[in-house]
Amino acid sequence: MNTVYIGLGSNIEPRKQYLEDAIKKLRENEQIKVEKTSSIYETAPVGYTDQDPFLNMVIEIKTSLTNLELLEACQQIEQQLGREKTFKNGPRTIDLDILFYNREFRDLENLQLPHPRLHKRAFVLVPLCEIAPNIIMPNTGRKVDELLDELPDKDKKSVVKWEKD
Ligand code: GSY
Repeated sequence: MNTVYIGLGSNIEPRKQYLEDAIKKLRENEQIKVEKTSSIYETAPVGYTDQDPFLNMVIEIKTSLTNLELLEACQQIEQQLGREKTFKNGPRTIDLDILFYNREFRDLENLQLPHPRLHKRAFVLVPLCEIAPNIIMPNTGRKVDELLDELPDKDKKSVVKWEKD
């Protein structure tokens, strides 16, 4: 079984519903077992900032799918949940990013592992550290909680636990 971490994000309402529906669809796949789910965080948009805040979370799964099969399963779920290509870094109903697939490296056009920007993104590192603080970034040898510590305070403060039901 492969251990994989996936980052989920949505900034089009109903944001929480999209996160829940994506996890439900992952659970429906017989080759995927969802092991851990982080809390949901409301996060300021990164990249293109003139858009609504995101809800983000991270999950840990076990899967017998290969990394490319899992990528396809995630992309199918994005399509089923109405993800449309607007513009780069634009609003989205749901985003499923494979962050780590075991400790593998991949540098394909459509799949880079570990996710190339995860060490800079508080909206990924905060929920990831909640469920797996001791994971080591294979390319740096650093633990993810150390990477989070190094981010500017303003980035960390832009990630707030979302307490609404
Ligand atoms: O890469 C995921 C999509 N995305 C996000 C996101 O999920 N959360 C925040 N806060 N900003 C983002 N910018 C992009 S693009």
